[in-house]
Amino acid sequence: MKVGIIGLPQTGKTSLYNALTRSQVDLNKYGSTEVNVSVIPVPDPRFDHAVAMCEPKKITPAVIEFTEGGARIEREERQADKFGADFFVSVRNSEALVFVIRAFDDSVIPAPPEGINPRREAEKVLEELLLADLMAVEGRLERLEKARSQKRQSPAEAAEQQVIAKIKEHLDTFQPVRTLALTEDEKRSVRSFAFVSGKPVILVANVGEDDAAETLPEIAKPLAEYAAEQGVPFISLCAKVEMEIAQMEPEEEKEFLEAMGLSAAARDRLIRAAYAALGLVSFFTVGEDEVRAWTITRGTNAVGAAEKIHSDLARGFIRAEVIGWDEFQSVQGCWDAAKDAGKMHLETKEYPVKDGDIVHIRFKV
Ligand SMILES: Nc1nc2c(ncn2[C@@H]2O[C@H](COP(=O)(O)OP(=O)(O)OP(=O)(O)O)[C@@H](O)[C@H]2O)c(=O)[nH]1
Ligand SMILES: [Mg+2]
Repeated sequence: MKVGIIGLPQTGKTSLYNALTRSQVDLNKYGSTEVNVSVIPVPDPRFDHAVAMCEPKKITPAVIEFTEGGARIEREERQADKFGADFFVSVRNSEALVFVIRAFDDSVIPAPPEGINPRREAEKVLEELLLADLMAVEGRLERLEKARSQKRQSPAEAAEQQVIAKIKEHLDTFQPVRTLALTEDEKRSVRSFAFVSGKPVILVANVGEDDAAETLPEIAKPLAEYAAEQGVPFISLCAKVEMEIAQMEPEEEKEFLEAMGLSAAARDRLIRAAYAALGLVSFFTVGEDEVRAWTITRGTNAVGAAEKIHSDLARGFIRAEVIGWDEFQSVQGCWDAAKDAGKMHLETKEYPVKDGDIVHIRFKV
């Protein structure tokens, strides 16, 4: 999964990137156009448990890629309500967006001329994404309509025109592509547009050090309300503090989080939110050789999960041997122990794989 960190200048994007990826990118390079990319393992206590039980030779956690610095909105651009092309390229290349919004007051870091207004900032930027899509569909619709009136439209184009018109209607009412229900066929016909308002987005209020505990400060409340109205996941964190947490040893981190009144590091909370926003779940393959986590879309069936592992497994699929997470956890030991305890059930191709399932594919090619 590719996640892009976006936001206005000096809102804490690089700080958050450092916190998420345990990197140490220099913050004092204002105006830097450097793009930072890191692939990190997805923290998952279930995976850790499976590793402890199976003691495999090799471990392969799920991974997530964070990019930061590509989708920076210049303040002048924001004021002119016009974002640069680079911004959209970076956004288009991401599967999900983490939008960092300043909700901290700091005398050293100057506030924007219009003051600190997290809700307004979020509204403006999300609106801008929506307008970019509206422009794209209007342009396309014009060309499709011209071809139609000149009777030189292909059936594929005719189908596309219907979908595009539907999307335009939705955008005209100021709703993002994200909230429009499209069939798989419809999605396929417009995939190449990579609609920017179609990307799942997580709003992050970057609060001050004094507000680092999970109780939401006044300044961030209107933003939280906006997120709820939009049905968008919202997280508040203090990027500056999280950056320090990211450099701690696990034991120290635990103590520090407790002392701060935090349930988990923002890294964990944010990745969980990203999974939820993208409708992703994990399944595991376990054994003496390898314990591995796989990421699939919720509802993927057993043969789809097999395909993820290897196309041969999907082609020669016979049955999926499945141990549900709770069952696996109820037994001391790895696959064989759980199987011997009668926890394994056989499933056909259509079985929708559940979050946390331990899966073994029987196949023959
Ligand atoms: N007080 C306070 N300062 C913060 C917080 N997060 C970031 N900062 C400070 O804000 C400044 C900008 O932080 P960065 O992480 O570099 O922000 P950025 O969005 O990457 O900035 P640009 O790349 O220049 O757009 C730095 O001086 C940070 O120390 C925070 O939660 N509280
Ligand atoms: Mg930066």
